[in-house]
Amino acid sequence: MTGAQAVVAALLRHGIASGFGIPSIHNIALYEALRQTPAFTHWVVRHEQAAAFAADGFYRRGGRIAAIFASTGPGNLFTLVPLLESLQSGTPVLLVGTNIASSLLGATGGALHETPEQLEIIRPLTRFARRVSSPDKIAETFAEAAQALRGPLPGPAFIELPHDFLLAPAGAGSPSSPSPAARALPDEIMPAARQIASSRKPVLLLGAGAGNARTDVQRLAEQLQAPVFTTTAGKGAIPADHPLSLGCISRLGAVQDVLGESDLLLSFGARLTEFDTGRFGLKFPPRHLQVVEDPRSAGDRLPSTLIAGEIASIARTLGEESAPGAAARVPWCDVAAIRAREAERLEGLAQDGYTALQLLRAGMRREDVLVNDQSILNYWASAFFPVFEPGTFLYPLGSGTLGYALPAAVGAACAIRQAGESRKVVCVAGDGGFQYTQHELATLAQYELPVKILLVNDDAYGIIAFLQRSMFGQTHEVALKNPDFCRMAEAYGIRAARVATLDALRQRLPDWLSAPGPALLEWRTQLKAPWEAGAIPRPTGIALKTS
Ligand SMILES: Cc1ncc(C[n+]2csc(CCOP(=O)(O)OP(=O)(O)O)c2C)c(N)n1
Ligand SMILES: [Mg+2]
Repeated sequence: MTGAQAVVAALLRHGIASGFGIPSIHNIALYEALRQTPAFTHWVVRHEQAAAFAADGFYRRGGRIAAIFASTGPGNLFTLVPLLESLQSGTPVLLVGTNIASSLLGATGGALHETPEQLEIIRPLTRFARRVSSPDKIAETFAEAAQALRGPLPGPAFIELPHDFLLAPAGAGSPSSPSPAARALPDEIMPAARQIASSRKPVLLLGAGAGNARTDVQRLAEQLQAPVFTTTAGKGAIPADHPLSLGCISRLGAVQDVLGESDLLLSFGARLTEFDTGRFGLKFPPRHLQVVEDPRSAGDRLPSTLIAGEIASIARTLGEESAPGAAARVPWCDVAAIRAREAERLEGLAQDGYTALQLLRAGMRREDVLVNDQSILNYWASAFFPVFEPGTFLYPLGSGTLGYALPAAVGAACAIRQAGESRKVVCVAGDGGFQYTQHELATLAQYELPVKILLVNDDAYGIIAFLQRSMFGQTHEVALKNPDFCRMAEAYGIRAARVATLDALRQRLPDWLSAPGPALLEWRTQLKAPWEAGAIPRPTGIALKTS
């Protein structure tokens, strides 16, 4: 067996049977081993950045880890931003990258793709980064990486292979990942249960980490009759139409009213980001119990008492211990009335962004997937798009980067195809963000991935223009001269259409959504940002120019 075959065997042994990448002279042996292994599915993309975003989308949609195959130097380094996104969002992905030949590693100068300290450049963006020290260590190194990937603090792992190891003879190895040890309940649980029992107005907040524990967390919310918010990353952890669901905290306003009245915040697997909390301006209840899988995953910018352990069993125990045999609680907050008031207020604003999301939601089934970039319509979506299942709303909140949506939608569509599901994938991006990774139209066309792209084109970095106007009364360097996006999509063999009004969007939407294969719909419009429209209070810290 060659080193390359040992790599592919190790991937399969650890349940990694899919990957995205680009072949190169350094990993060419790996591609030969992939060719020999029909059990492994590989998708070729047009940029390593896209491979890594696709692996992220693949996991977030389907819960399966994908490999990223990248070559020494540029190939590996092009994955840095996606690794940042996956790290900060707790998404496991495995970068299988090469380095120059082992015999050249000790000296410097002239080797193709030679990159100083490659491992050390990438390490801070991973939970595990290791150079394989000999071909016989391949199996062992992959076993260690698999353990990190499936541990309580998931994120990217990087395995670096000097390229000569791939053609060298290697031991097959048989280490499989040890099954995770059962975790004891944390000591803080009884005091926490007492706090909950004495709380009159508890509120729950669910982050991405609560998705897997949603049954237990939901039951706890029902026992407590507590209103439930999510973070942007946690959307779908409770169905938006659950009677206790109060939507996403990023919309502030009504959220602040409820939090202001509450005496206890109980959060599960939630990352309290600057984006979701109005630049950390959201005021929390006097007590915050923060339940996380791993203490290293919590931030300390907003104070809390940390309870670290398996979220599902903690939620279950908190339910049993805080309300043993007690009479059913009565709700302290009229969720239905709050939702109705808010919907009426939002509709009164008559904003095209909000209406477009309602049209989209109506055209999508509960299980369909929305993949976001960072544009004005995506900010509206974070705040107001109703989500019903985990893994159906992907948002680049780990890094806040542009260019996430299309390649992550590629990954989500591949996960759906692998699972034999029929979910739709809708990708929403602005003209600016879309151009970061638009080359992935080629991947959509090559594999006929049925991703529907809604491209909101205002010929501008629109949100930045809004911020500039707000802060300085002027704009600068935000106007974009764009290509003809429809002709561009058509050049890739992708059907495309353009609309210029909300009515035209309404009429086109059903055909676009039900088209077979990929399809791009360009919406030429000037959307108001939700802060400008009065749908979300303006972030604190931005001085507004008033004259
Ligand atoms: C890599 C990166 N560079 C810059 C930014 C800052 N940024 C955030 S939104 C945005 C404008 C995006 O323009 P577009 O995609 O057209 O969306 P619009 O705001 O016009 O709706 C910019 C430049 C960013 N988030 N990420
Ligand atoms: Mg724009």
